[in-house]
Amino acid sequence: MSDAKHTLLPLLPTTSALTFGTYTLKSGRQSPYFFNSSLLYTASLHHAVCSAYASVLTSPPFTSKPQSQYSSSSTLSESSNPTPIPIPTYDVLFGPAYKGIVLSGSILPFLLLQAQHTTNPTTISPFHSISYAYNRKEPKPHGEGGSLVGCPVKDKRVVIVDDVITAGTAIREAVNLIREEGGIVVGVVVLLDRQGRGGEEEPRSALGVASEELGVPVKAVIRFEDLIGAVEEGRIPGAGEEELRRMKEYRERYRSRD
Ligand code: OMP
Repeated sequence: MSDAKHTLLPLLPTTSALTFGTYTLKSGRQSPYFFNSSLLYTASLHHAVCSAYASVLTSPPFTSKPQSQYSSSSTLSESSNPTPIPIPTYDVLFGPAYKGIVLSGSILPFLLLQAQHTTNPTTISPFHSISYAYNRKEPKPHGEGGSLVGCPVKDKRVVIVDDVITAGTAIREAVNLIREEGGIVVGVVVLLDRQGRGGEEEPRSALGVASEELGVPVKAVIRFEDLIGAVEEGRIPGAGEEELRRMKEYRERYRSRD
């Protein structure tokens, strides 16, 4: 996970994804900064983003050790492939509309590439059948209808891939959608954990609460502390002493106690 973070963080200054001012968040909180993941739209940035998600998704707890070697049409013997092959603990990546949509499909080839490093190239990757799904904000009344696109999630183990967690509302909405369709949520991966409390009266972090409520891992590539660190080191254009002071004030105001 730290590898993914270290590839992505140095790229942030080349984008305007992280901006400073006064923003009202989905939760109603006032924030001195905003992270807009949809500005990571160039090929190289999208590559880094997907690669970062994939490195989390091809490691524990999103993979388990195989009971036995993965069977395939390989002609090579097991002994020629001594590296344990990670087995995904999920079947579907679900990206909540809108920002998760592009993630759900784009990450899939990176799962194959990254899992390939530990897999004999002639075997079929255990990640080959991982599928994508996402929702429409407006259910489609004609044609195939419905609000879900991609792999039907019924009875499938689903990992949600979303951009940011602040209070955890967006994640809860996605969980409800998946459950309504009969899917089983087994994990969540976000790009940025803003490390805030779950609510005004909730001292624990939104990420911790979501993980505990769902009983599944909830992981983030980058955390608010990483952004503060980058600003402290003068690596984020447009962010100086004043921005740092306001970020720290925000951290104090919404800091979790777990
Ligand atoms: P919560 O539902 O409070 O966890 O907020 C998460 C959602 O807020 C994300 O899905 C984003 O749409 C949005 N958001 C950002 O994109 N970037 C931020 O820096 C902050 C938020 C936010 O509104 O909290």
